[in-house]
Amino acid sequence: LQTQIQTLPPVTLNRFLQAKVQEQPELRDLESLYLAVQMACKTISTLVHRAGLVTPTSTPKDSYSDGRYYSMKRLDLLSTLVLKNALKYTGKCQVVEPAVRLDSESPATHQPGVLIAKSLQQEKRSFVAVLDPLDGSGNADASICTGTVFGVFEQSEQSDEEEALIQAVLQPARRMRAAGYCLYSSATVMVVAIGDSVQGFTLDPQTKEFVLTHPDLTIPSRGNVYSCNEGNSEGWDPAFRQYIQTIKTGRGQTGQRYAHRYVGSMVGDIHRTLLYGGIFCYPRDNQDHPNGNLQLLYKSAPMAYVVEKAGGRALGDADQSLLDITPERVHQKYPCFMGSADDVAELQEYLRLESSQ
Ligand code: P6P
Repeated sequence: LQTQIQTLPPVTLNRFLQAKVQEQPELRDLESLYLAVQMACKTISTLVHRAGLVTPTSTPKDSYSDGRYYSMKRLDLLSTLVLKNALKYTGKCQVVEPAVRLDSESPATHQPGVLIAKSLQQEKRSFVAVLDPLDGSGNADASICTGTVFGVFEQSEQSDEEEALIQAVLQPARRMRAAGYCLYSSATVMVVAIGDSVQGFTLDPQTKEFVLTHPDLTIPSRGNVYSCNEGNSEGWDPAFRQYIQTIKTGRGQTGQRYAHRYVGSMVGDIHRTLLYGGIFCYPRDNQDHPNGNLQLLYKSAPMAYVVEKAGGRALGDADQSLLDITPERVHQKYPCFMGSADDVAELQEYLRLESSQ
């Protein structure tokens, strides 16, 4: 009973943000972004967890691909709408949706995700956020975890033009002021890097509040799990293939044989890596993914920001942190390697070997 009394009332995300803004008043504009994202994530969590009940996940007559895209498309679009409205209804955010994929890697198609939200100028500072409403939505049909990802930059030149907002976010992730994700899985967990710490909050289904469950989340310095799509291994650079072969056969620095875990939903794979340690990679391959398969701006960069704030490391190349790479286009993809500091350091030795040849 004594322990229970000490933890009443639980620390919620709202209470955490109020305290943080007291400490750092310049984050006040950020607070409205966070509260809007939190509200949207509660709604998206309900949509995701009820997807199979309210919508046929794939109509029987359609082939797999049509069925998949039908439910993915619907959940993607609903999540984007929910997030867009939550941001707008704060009355403090302006939202743009770069709808058409701009990169040359794939034909121009409607990209359902990727919102860019600007907190309206309250004081002299204003923030611009990039948001991936539902990463991994293709897995939703199979009830595999999905997630919302966001990253926040401070906007220097004040302009509301869409082009100016896009330019305001084409920045290296190291310039972010905050980032985080919400994982929709057996539980709904929101992990937020704000200031120099990472905090994890679990949605209480009864109170509908995000409650602090992972205070000052820190990634173990070493793990024994590697997470990547081995189906691409034939096309990997030799150095990366050699690294994976070494750790999976127990010939790496720890002498331990690493286990392979790959959900195929980035937020789930990286959340597990944050909690248990290890390494998550999406390298380039010479088959289908010349730059990996993760968009830098609104997928791997915000996640890398969280991983590094939690004491881990993230690389884009042999000698470049993912946080120092400037996206050239909104949908640009870039290789990524992130996780426990010692595991990334071990991989880096192989990548450096490759780049020196
Ligand atoms: P692949 C999901 O579509 C996603 O964007 C990430 O969540 C995930 O890590 C990656 O793509 C999976 O890509 O090529 O392994 O299917």
